[in-house]
Amino acid sequence: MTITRPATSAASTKLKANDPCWCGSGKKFKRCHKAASDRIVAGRVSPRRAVPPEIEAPPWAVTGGSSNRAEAHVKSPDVIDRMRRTGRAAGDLLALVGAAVEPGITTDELDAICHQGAIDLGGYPSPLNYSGFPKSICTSINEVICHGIPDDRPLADGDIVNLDVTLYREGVHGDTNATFFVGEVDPESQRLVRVTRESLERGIAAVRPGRPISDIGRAIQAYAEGAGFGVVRSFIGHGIGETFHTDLAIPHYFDPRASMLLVPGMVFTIEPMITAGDWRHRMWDDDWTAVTADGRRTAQFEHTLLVTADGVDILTLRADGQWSGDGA
Ligand code: EYL
Ligand code: CO
Ligand code: CO
Repeated sequence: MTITRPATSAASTKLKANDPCWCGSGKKFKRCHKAASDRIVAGRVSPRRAVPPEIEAPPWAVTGGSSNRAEAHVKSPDVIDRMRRTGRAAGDLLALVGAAVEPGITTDELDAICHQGAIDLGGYPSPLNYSGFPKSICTSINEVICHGIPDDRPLADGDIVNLDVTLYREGVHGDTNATFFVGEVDPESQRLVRVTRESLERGIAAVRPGRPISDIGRAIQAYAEGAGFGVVRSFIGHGIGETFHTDLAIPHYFDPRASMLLVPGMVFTIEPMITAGDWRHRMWDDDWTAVTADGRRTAQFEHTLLVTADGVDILTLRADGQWSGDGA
């Protein structure tokens, strides 16, 4: 007898975990071929996309370096004005790319939409060539925690995908991301995405002038772990402005060392990565793609926030005032 392996992972995803495996071993699918066929694998990355010379680009567009200047934590009114406009445009760009998410589209096609969308908004897609990152958006599927590189893999029905967009315009960055359902998603993944969105909401609600930065991570960790999920430690929120990443660090778990007090005019991201299982990560050998060590799913949402006299403004809301992504 000849055993034929399903040609695509879509064929094997029709099987439930406890069904007999397609290979005829008599073992449960989850104990046989499921784990191997489930993991995301690296695909082919297309050639680098060009940015027209009239678009003002950050230094790394040429150098491939990064930026970690000790930029002021508290911004001038002029920088804040520019960050409001760039933040809203980044929110609209995330919505534009998110609207294209459907089974069959490749993450490279999503990159092309983000790249052209940034240019149409008069901006530069900040990830492009940042520390050598080859694409204009980070696309992180299923067990990929963050910094996934767009490639030729088509999104499959049942995937969850995070799209992380940063726009550089008027000399400042706006950084935002959201997780989207691809077709029909299983209930536990839906709960993961909803709790992750709510974890960011809890973190934002903890932002108050005069309180320590550690209040943010305390709120996120209490909520996410209370729902039975994990909180990634190795990637954190960051100060942002004329620099993509400043030295201001925003952990998403309680860290008593984050004792600096929040002050009106501070701008930073909150971007919790929440895991269905263990929060520890592994790096792929591309040195960018971070995945959960246990291969279970993870979700993320991100906004750029401004501390105000009485609370917080979300700078990366869309022009219609809404959030992008699923799980609402
Ligand atoms: C990596 C590489 C210098 C981050 C994001 C950290 C940081 C500094 C060199 C995007 C891309 C965060 O904030 C981000 N997304 O929301 N690379 C990132 N790194 C890094
Ligand atoms: Co981001
Ligand atoms: Co960020």
